[in-house]
Amino acid sequence: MKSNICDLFGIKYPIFQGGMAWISEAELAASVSNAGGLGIIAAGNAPAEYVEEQIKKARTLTDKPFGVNVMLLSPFVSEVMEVICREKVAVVTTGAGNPAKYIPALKEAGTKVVPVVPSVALAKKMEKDGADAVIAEGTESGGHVGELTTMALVPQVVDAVSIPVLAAGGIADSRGVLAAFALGASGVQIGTRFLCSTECVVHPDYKQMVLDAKDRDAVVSARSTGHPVRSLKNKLTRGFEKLEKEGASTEKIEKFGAGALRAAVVDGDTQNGSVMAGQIAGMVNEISSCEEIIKGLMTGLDEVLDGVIGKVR
Ligand code: TUI
Repeated sequence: MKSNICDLFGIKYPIFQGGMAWISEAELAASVSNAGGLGIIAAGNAPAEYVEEQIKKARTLTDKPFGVNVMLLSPFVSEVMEVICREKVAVVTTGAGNPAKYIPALKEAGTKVVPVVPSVALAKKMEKDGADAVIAEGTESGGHVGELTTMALVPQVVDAVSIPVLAAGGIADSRGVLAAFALGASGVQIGTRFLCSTECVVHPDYKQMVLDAKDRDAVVSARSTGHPVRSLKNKLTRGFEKLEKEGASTEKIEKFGAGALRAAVVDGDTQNGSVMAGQIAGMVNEISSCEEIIKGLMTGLDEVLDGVIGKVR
């Protein structure tokens, strides 16, 4: 399956790897790019020096294009954007906000800009401001989430803009990829499945918790703060639930969650840490290489399509 985004981004398959803070480092990004997708380094809350180091490392591991994901709530956004422009990174994806003010400089540097959008309104604004494509990310995703499901969001965004739309949230196999295309998407972004790849450097206990997860284990916490986060049920999510029931202040809730992602990813603290993962975690049951994942996703499409045609004709 070829799509218009393959030429746009210089990739073989229309698959982006989701930028997962603390998790998507140079190794994972380069492996995905080497396998024909678009690997993405996550800047998360890290300082610009870290991002620069990871970009340079990725360049030693692949000669294919890769991207950097910028989390717009980070205190280092401006410096990270400067590094991306200086290093002429092929693609930038953004999350958790509106990247409009950075678009002119990124375009000037020749970087393709692909914001994550949780709504039609932001998708339209991003198109007007010069974005090359958008990622319509449903609430099935792990990490910071919007309200709409992938099923409802993707076709509405596709109808509202003329630039390519990638679908994200709840996609981990060929059925999900084909469904995204049926909704009008030109590509997909996949996070949780790549988290369980051989090349992903996340703590092994974190990976194991994703492998063990069932369909209802990925829950949303901290809705009252305005920055809801989906992660696997544990002591931390129960703590969030208690605080929210008590009507605790945003400040108290945010303080409770501070440092929790690092604790899970780096230290493997799967009880007190934030084990961010999407709802599709229940279906991710084995560790494979990025190449196996991508090949499997693509080669499985024919069989899924035959099954669909068999049912509708
Ligand atoms: O950004 C993500 N996923 C993330 S970021 C992250 S790190 C973090 N940790 C704790 C609290 C918050 C963040 C972990 N996972 N996904 C992309 C995404 N972007 N989801 C939702 C949005 C979004 C929300 C609002 C994008 C734009 C937006 O715009 C609001 C506006 O200003 O119009």
